[in-house]
Amino acid sequence: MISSERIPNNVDLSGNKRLQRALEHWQPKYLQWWRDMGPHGFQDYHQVYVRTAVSVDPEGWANFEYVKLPEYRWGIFLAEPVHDRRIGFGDFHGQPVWQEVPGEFRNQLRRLIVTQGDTEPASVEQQRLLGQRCPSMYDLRNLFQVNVEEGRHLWAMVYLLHSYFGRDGRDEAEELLERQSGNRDKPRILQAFNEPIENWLDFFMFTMFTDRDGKSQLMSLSESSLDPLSRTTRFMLTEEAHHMFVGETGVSRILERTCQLMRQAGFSEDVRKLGGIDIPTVQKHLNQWFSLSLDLHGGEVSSNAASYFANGLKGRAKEETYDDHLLKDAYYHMEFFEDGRPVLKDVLMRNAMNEVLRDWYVGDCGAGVARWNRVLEQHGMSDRLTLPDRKFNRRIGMYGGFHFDPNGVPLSAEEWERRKYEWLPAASDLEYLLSIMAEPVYQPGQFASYIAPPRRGINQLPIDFEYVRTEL
Ligand code: BYC
Ligand code: FE
Ligand code: FE
Repeated sequence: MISSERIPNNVDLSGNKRLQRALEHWQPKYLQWWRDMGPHGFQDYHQVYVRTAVSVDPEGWANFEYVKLPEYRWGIFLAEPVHDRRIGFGDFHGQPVWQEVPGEFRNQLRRLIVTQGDTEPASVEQQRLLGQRCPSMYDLRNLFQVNVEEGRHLWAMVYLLHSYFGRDGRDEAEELLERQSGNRDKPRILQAFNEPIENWLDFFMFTMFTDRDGKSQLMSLSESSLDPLSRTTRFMLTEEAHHMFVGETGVSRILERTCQLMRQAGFSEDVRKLGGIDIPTVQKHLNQWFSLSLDLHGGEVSSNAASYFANGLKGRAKEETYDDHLLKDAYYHMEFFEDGRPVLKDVLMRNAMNEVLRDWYVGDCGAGVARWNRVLEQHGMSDRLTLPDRKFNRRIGMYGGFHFDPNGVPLSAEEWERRKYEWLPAASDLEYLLSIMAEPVYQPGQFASYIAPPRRGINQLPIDFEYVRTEL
């Protein structure tokens, strides 16, 4: 079972007996998990046109074929090494990067890798029922492409645990298959990964905003002094770009369709009567997944984050673009919220690292929302989507115990309870979305009433290509 043919890799798997033995034990459990918790109803009788990475160069990366999902060849890849790579920040700045895990940072590194690894299978679990409600075969394929790659991201983290963390690494690798999204007793580690994703608007918002947290965290881990972690996450980032493409274009296509329907119905008519998704519902789902993903960046002031930076374990996105890589006496002007009003205070920059990364993330999200608004603009609509204030709907960090509206205006608990469904999806919104997704669209080239076709197909194939084949 463990062969370089079945497991494409550039980590010399065939010459590494220790890794082979660890994987021999883990891989059958992974496959069982994939069957039980992966795409429901698409394990045995469907062939999916997916991309399999077979090497890290551009050609090996774009290798398309029909596969049955449980037979997907999950591989292990590190980005090419950088010659004479040096530690880019923190107390060890300038020293050579590490090829092994230093004993004193073992626990911190394991925790970071486990937290990262935990999100990958969690997202597959969250998305497992979506195939039954797909808006088209093209979208169904994209869902499965994302799912198999998140599976591969789990493999990437398990590779690090097996190779660098001995016995406890092997135990952690098993526990990654035992926690379950939304499970009361054994939930996934981070909150956003325990939230249900039941409809395709949630899926597109998740891949837009939560996979983008993947991007920001992976950029920050790719700065790590632990070179194998840096190289693994650098290659993962190439796959992340496609996940965000799926989310961004998914919502763009919904907006395009909504604009067509609004015109058809007359501007004031409710597009829901024509089976579309109205802009206020899109905005509510945006609010939901953006705020959940802000929480994924941790507390505004964090000694964990300071210590990750000091020790060189986790840097800033694009660390090389900064001038000061030590941050020994740099400060961040941070807005605190005291007695119901904002107060500016200076926080040691190292303790503000989560907020620095969140700033980068908010900027990246803002650019995406501006691209969505261009669709509305092109259709002559005056409606616009906006990112809610970062204090809105937070559970982690200093705003966690308080309530704010999307403009950042403080609200009492009663007012929040009374008004929250003006800004977040209500049961009736979810019911409506499920009602228009009740029937999956499996005919090549056809699309559900609420979404426009994409500009082009996958791998230069036509939009009506049979991206998922059913075997009878
Ligand atoms: N939910 O010091 P603090 C992806 C806990 S997404 C629940 O502020 P820190 C993907 C925290 O554990 C990228 N608990 O946090 C996307 C700590 O607990 P203890 C995932 C939370 O450690 C889509 C306490 O609160 N990668 O790849 O600085 C599909 C105090 O926290 C949360 C990573 O996350 C939360 N949201 O930062 C598929 C990278 N936030 O110690 C995949 C690795 C915090 O008091 N992880 N807590 O028990 C990290 O870098 C850090 O762990 C975090 C948290 C940035 C997440
Ligand atoms: Fe991932
Ligand atoms: Fe992803």
